[in-house]
Amino acid sequence: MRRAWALGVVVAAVACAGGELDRPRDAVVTTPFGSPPLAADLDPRADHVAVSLRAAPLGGSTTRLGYSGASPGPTVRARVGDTVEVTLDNQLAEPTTIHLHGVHLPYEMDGDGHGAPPVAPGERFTYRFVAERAGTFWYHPHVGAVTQVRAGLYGALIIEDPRDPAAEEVVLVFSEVPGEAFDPPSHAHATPLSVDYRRGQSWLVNGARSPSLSLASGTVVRARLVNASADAPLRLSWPGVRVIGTDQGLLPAPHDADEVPLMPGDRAEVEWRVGASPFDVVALPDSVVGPVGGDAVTLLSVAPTGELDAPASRAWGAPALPAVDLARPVDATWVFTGGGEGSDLRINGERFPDVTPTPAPLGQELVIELRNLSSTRHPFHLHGHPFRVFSVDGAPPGFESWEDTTALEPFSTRRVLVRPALPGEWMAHCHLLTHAAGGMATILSVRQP
Ligand SMILES: [Cu+2]
Repeated sequence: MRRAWALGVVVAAVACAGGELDRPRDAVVTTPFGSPPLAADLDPRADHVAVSLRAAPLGGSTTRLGYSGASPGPTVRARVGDTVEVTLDNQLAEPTTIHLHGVHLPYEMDGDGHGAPPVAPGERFTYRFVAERAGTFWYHPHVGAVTQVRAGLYGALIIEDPRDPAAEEVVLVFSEVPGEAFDPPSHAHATPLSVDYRRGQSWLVNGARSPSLSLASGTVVRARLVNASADAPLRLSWPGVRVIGTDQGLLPAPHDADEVPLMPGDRAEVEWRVGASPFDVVALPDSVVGPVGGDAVTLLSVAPTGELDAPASRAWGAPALPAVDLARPVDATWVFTGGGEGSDLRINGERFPDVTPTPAPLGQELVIELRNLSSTRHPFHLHGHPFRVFSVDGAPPGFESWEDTTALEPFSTRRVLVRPALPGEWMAHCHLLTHAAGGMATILSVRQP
């Protein structure tokens, strides 16, 4: 239990959003606005965090679901080295799981729906792991995911490193508006291929539509961003921020950016130095086939209080990563095909679950080539194992990082370095959830050599 510590880190914004978890039926919350509520730590030990997440309809709704009465669900916070227990209490009418996206954990705790059976209605399951890597992660169901995620089942999972510079923190979870982006036909499962390619400009931020956030000028904010939408790429226009982290924590070399791309499943951390001028964070037109025409949409209006200038940057950063030889031989190739309306979604011509697992001996690094032979973008996600993207169409990437989700652009190739550290039949798939449900998934089979 570290309640005082945790609350101290997450700003007044949390205090105004927390406390009242039950929201009116189908309501979109507009005020007050702040980070999602913090999950209560039920374990009194200093190095243990235990939370309970009840998956259930929100306020009797048939179309909106949440965890413990909220969507996004409560943010789970722990520190590197903590033992973390997340108990799922399934009060849905159908099976579900919690997939702890991006976290290094035993295979049977991955919540992929295969390593451990899905949790039946009325049942509970406790996911247990030791937090090894600091970063901004998230959690969501991995069975019935198209419907369940779209209906509101997602939340942030933050592993902190106490050595990081101090800053105010804001957690921003972006998701599509249920019923606009997607209209569930009487709660039936979605057709796997029914992606509207022009969709993705109908957003909620922490469950609110176009909210306003008030912050004191002169504040340094560490904003932790999650794209929790099922299918919508997000291209944030956010003038003057510095990208300090991506999927797997802080970057060795933060970079300034006016745009922050976030594919479904992606996270980023930005340093946001708040000056005195009001401004909007905007979603530029984007789609699964790439940027398209259309209007930008205001996601978040920021109205600073006070007249202070933007403060100086903090010393963010992680140790430099060792170089990876661009010519390093490829050990396995995954070819992505399909994605247009009505086309078959395949990896190496196979449709999940009828796939040939790719063997990966435990402890032996391997290079996987991800080749996208389609005109659609595919956000590739590997379970349990972070990877280094070291080649994008034969050239080094723009910056060095460890990722767990990376955008495969149309007709492009990425090579990633993976260190198989945990035995298991790890899923690798497109994180457009309709594509994953349509079969665009395969297995990395990590075993003792
Ligand atoms: Cu895809």
